[in-house]
Amino acid sequence: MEKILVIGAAGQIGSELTLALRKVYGDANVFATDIKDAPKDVKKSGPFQIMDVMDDKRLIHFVIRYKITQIYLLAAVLSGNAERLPLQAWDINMRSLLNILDLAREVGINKVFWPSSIAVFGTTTPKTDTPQLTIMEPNTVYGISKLAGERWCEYYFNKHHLDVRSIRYPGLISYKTEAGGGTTDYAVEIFYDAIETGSYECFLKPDAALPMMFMPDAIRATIELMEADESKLTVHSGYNLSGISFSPAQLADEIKKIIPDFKITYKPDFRQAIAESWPKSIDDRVARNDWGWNHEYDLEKMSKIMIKEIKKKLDH
Ligand code: AKB
Repeated sequence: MEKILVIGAAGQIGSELTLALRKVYGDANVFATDIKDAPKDVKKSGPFQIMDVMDDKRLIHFVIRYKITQIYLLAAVLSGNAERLPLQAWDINMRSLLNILDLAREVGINKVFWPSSIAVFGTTTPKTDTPQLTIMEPNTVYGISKLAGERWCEYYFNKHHLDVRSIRYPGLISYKTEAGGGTTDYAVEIFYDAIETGSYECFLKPDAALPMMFMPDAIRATIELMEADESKLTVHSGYNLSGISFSPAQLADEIKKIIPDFKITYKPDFRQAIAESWPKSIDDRVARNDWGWNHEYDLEKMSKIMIKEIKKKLDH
């Protein structure tokens, strides 16, 4: 039986992935940890402990004590926050990954999952249908840390036969846990403001199209990749993954179909330059061929669910 450790279980991906993993592997076999307190359903449905991923001694004790066989490392400082505190973000993003890769090699962990991002690409990368293999010159701290992280994952695979799997996540949209500190966060904030105040001031320009994905697709992709037959996987850095691509103006138009009086205004800040350095859409044919990836949610379907669920949550 697999024993799974989720690091960053209180975050945007972690809080939903932990619950999904518990459905597959059993509640008691998925150990959730985070540096901060987790949502109620994460704490209620199985084991949860406060733990700092930078505390490598405690981590190794934990892994040995609970006979952990798989690790999902989801703790990270996202793009916007990383530009505010570059050296700290670099330290957290890189040291946490290196701690886990080396611990996994030493202890003999079966599989590691680590999230990469579309931030690995930069201004010199082809912007539309960005291929799996292409020019990668990221110019953000977050992007540099994700590209370096991908190289380390592949290095541990080649050198130590460590089975590390990774996805270059697009912007993730969820109604359960908010992200925090990312460039694509506007696409979540906009729904809350549309419902609560009827208007939203966007920190990106109207035409800043970016690759995005609804969280249920991202969770399913993660589990499908982790369950894929190892012999089929040709990428040991990070898989391109595509869901929906849209701009703030297109998202606002979609919201207006359900909330006709919704108004959007634009006040681009430093995150506009980050968005401009990233692809507008992603070619994920390698993921589709290797492990049969297929997304389900489009902009219309996602927006309807987001509005319905956030209204419920806010009691509107
Ligand atoms: C961010 O905006 O920083 C993240 C990402 C695309 O990795 N959502």
